[in-house]
Amino acid sequence: MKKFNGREWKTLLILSVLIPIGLLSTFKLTGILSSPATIAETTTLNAAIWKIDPMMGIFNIWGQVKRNYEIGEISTVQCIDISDFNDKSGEYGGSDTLGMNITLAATVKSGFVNRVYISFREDYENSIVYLHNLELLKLSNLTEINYGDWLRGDVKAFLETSNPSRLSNVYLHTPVAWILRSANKGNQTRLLEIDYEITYFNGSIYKKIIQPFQISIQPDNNNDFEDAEEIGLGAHLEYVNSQNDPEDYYKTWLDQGQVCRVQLGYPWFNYWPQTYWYLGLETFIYDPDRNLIASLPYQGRSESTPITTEMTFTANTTGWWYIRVKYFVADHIYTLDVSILNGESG
Ligand SMILES: [Ca+2]
Ligand SMILES: [Ca+2]
Ligand SMILES: [Ca+2]
Repeated sequence: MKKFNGREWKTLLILSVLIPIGLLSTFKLTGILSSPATIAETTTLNAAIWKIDPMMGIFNIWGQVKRNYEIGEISTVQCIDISDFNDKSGEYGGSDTLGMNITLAATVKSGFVNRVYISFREDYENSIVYLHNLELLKLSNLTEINYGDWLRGDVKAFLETSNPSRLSNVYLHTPVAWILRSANKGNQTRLLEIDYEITYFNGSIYKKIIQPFQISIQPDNNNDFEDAEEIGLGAHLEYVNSQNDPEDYYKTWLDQGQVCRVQLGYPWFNYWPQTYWYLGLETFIYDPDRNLIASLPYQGRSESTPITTEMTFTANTTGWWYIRVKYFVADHIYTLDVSILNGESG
């Protein structure tokens, strides 16, 4: 029989630890919870999309993407709050990290929610999704829990819970860290796909609803008139910084006679009104011939300065009108809200 020296014993010992962990993760991935025998109907809803530019630095974001789904037998609220970004998170080895909160609530009228399954997928091999050891998980009427995180492969994490008491309403809330580990901070396109799956019994059959979410970080290339990004009405969460994204050009189609309002918001000040004594962006409006027709300069602010600035103008010709937002001082997350004050958009 072969005799092992000290180093070989150590290797054997490590192997004997590794194998059970390997078995465990296989077991976790397969899932241990009971599923209904037959799901008669699966409905996949349209993906809810949230995106932002690659950011440099530390930001509170306060972004949200939310979907309500309601048919007679079930109503759900499914939401992702994007809380913060840190491009060198000390907590995660200096990696760029996006923090978010997952919320799901569902009520079945005359049946019960059977199972909730949330999966996190990304095809970038280096990233990690962390569920904080479920220490901050809040559940109501969901008891059995199975999860995996820090996983390799396309599925980065999953969270599965079931409702053996067959109660009609359930709730789930948990923070999640998407540890991006970008190879090229500031320029990499990233996409995290999060699927919320709810299986329920409506009184006669089991059904499943899948709500996909897409959380993405995409560099913009909207740095001049030619590459202006087409923008619709409503509010958009945007970003500029001095290094790789100093200007954002947008274009929106206006009909002659339309009165358009462009509002710029600084969400940061809603939460930290005492910081940054300036609104560090400049904003410009151009007509379809690219003549400057309005502008808002960089401005200092006191606590009484409004944290939303706006320009209102009347389109004197039909065509693509341009909005240009320019970094002046300090990197900013900003909201850009475009509305038509006299009737529908053209
Ligand atoms: Ca953008
Ligand atoms: Ca931008
Ligand atoms: Ca840009």
